[in-house]
Amino acid sequence: MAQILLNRMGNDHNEYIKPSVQLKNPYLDTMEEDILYHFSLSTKTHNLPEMFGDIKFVCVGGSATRMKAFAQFIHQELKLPGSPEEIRNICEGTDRYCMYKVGPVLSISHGMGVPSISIMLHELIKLLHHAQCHDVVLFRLGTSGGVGLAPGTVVITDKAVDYSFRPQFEQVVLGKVITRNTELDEGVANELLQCSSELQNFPAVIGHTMCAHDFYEGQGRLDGALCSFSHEEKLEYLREAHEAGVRNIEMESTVLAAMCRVCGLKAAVICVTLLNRFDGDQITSPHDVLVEYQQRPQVLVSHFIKKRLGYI
Ligand code: R2B
Ligand code: URA
Repeated sequence: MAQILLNRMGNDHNEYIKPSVQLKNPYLDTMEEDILYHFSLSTKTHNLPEMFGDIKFVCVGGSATRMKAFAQFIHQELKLPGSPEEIRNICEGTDRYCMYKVGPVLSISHGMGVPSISIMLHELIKLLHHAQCHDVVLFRLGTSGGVGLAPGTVVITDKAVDYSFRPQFEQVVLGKVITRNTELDEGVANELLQCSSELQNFPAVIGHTMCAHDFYEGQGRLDGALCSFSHEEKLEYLREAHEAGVRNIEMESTVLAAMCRVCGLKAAVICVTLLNRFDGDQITSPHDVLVEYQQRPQVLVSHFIKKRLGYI
């Protein structure tokens, strides 16, 4: 109770309370009910502390199928009772996002791009707060285009950067641009790199991740329906990105880093590269190779979780 009161008072510097998720919105305290519309959950109709209070790891990824597969995988890895096939989608009242709870692990899909993940994150952060969760780490498990890396390399992000390679996220609020810092948790990133070194044949690096608002022109691709630049200009931009420390490009990292940071939630972004963008734009690897690549962030995060829980 003391912890809840302190949280309500916005006391986030008290060293005696466990790190919990802080909401930065005074209006929420005045609301009798909070409807998490895109999850089809609410503080009145669901007992959120009972449903989610023991969550310690939240894993998010773009695809609903992949996040269901991850939930089943982590169920097996943690050797939990029951069948992985029976894991139920908590958000079955909506088809916007899917959500699976496996012991202390929550697996959620976020769709593609900043607007989609940002809606999910607003509701997830409120959910974790309402459920009185503490000591939570959030991971984005994703895919990306590599910048000067062999396909299949896993990039653990230290900073998410924008189109000008700045570690910031720009949000338009009431017609004005506000910017927020996008550095991720250094300790978690280093722990993940250490985990990668304990796995066989697991190429992984720490580097900056550029977040684009488009897959085609926004990532300097020459193969979209529109293209307003030359091959040489594309390569020049990728060279500048590499020079600035960018090792991969995806579409959600800056808003994730910014929102988690403000709300006191430790976060990491782990994306496998599907191709080296210096070599091309189309994703040409065979399906089975791509499936194996996409399992790599899951294998790494599972290793991290098992270590943290004392399984290894
Ligand atoms: C990586 O892959 C998706 C685009 O194919 C996008 O969600 C991202 O960040
Ligand atoms: N996802 C992206 O956003 N870009 C890529 O090149 C590959 C996956």
